[in-house]
Amino acid sequence: MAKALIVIDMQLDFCPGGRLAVAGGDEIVAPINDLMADYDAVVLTQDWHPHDHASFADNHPGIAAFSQVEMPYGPQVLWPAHCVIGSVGAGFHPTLAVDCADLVIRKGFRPQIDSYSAFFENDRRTPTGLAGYLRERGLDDLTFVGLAHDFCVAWSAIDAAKLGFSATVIEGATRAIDLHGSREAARDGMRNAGVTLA
Ligand code: VGL
Ligand code: ZN
Repeated sequence: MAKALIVIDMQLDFCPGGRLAVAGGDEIVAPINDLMADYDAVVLTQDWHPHDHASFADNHPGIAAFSQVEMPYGPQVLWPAHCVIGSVGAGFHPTLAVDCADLVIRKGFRPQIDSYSAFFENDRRTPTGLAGYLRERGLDDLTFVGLAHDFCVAWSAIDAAKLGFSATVIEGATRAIDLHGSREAARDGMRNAGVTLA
């Protein structure tokens, strides 16, 4: 089995000082860099939203950030504006070993659909193209690290397992947002989907 390390959203806006900072997000950069040499391929994902993105609370006057709304495709948490296309915060953490990556895949660029998973947008139908890339290269054993554990990492790992990939999350190389117990819910969801938590 060929192994890929999928590094989720290691961007400045998810690190301390960023617009949707995850506590300790910057602590996992060095461990992730150290893991890269152990894999046949490294893929980075990059959250990449237009300024008018439907997941931004600012674009829903009167509704507070971190509350949940109904989108045409189902429930959606509204976030502070983050990872706006071309902004400094959308960039990778400056010490992430981006030169080791074979592929950078951007997600969340359609104004009306969010995309937590690296495989499907939040309508659960629109593919990002990552599954085809991995299959064509014979990369079937996937390990997930990065931010945030309970959103983009968990949704990506669960989709990977559902698509028939072997999926592992190295929890020590993730950090969680933990919104209303989302961390434990994500762990349950991953276990139920057959994701290995390492
Ligand atoms: C993420 C919320 C919004 C993540 C991205 O990377 O986990 N979370 N956009
Ligand atoms: Zn986002």
